[in-house]
Amino acid sequence: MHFETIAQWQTELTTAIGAADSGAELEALRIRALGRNGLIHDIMGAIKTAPPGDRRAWGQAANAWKQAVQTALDARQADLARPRAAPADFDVTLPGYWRGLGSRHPVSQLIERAVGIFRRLGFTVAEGPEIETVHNNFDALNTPESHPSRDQQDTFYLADGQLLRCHTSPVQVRHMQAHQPPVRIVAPGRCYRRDTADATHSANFHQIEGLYVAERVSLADLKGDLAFFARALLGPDVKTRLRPHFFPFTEPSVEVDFSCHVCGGQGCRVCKQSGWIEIAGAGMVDPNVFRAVGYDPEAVTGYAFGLGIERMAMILYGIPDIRLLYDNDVRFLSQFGV
Ligand code: 2U9
Repeated sequence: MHFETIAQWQTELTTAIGAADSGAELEALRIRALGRNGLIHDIMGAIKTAPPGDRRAWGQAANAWKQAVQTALDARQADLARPRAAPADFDVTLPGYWRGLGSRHPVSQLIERAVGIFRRLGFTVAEGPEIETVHNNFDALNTPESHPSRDQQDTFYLADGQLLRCHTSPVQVRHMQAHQPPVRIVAPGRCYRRDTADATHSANFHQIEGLYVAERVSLADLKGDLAFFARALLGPDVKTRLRPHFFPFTEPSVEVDFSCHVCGGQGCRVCKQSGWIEIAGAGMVDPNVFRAVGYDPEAVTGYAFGLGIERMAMILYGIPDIRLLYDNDVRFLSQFGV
């Protein structure tokens, strides 16, 4: 071996070390130079085979070589640890690119708004699983075996007596099983129905349901609270009316109309000249529902209501097709930015 050889190795190594871009690259170079089977191993071997008179010089050269390589490694290591300086052609004074600010989805915004109004009436929020039992979704809610909503064509059934909830009512069932009255909760959330999508149907939609159970709760409480909700949502002049209806889980049952927010009740295209818009279903909780959750129907009464969020959004914002809410077209969604 010649002194020129180790000098050349040193030049090659320090160049490679100076160009190393990562700790891993640096470590590979360290092993190649100073590792047990590295170049330093060959250099030490050369000392042993050198003529006795040259050994001292070889020893000094080997030490200097080792030192130089180590110094280069340390320097590059420190370089890599330092925050990178901006490249010379990067102008830090230029303004950044505007990438647009997102906003809450209109369905989420409306849920938050509705929950906020019901909070003012003393309601708290209850939530529950979207995968439910047939018992909580139908049986406990007094839904007869023959009821059409139980059909395979209308509900997504899973294995082992489970299903995708078709309303948020099982949340209230769970809540009553776990808490004694009085109860005053709203249950917002996603529901599933086996509908073919069209302008007014989607297999996925959202509800907000309310439940108030205590001694002597009446239909007048229901109407007063929904009238408060109507005024908070649509303005102080909005009127509320109840029409008789039927649901398995309430008796009596009603449909709830608000006076048309577009024409103020005079009759227009939006309310189909009736002056009223159907906004919710509601009623007094059926005694059989109380029995199913272990409440005494002689001791307490309660009202319940259900609102379809997408339907409410369509009415409020004049959205002609429910699918617009789920196409994720930013030209549509950005209109609801805040
Ligand atoms: C319990 C007892 C009773 C909730 C109710 C409705 C009437 C209703 C519809 C609104 C539009 C469903 O999304 S929609 O199609 N809901 O008409 N919901 S009473 O009654 C309950 C809930 C829970 C324990």
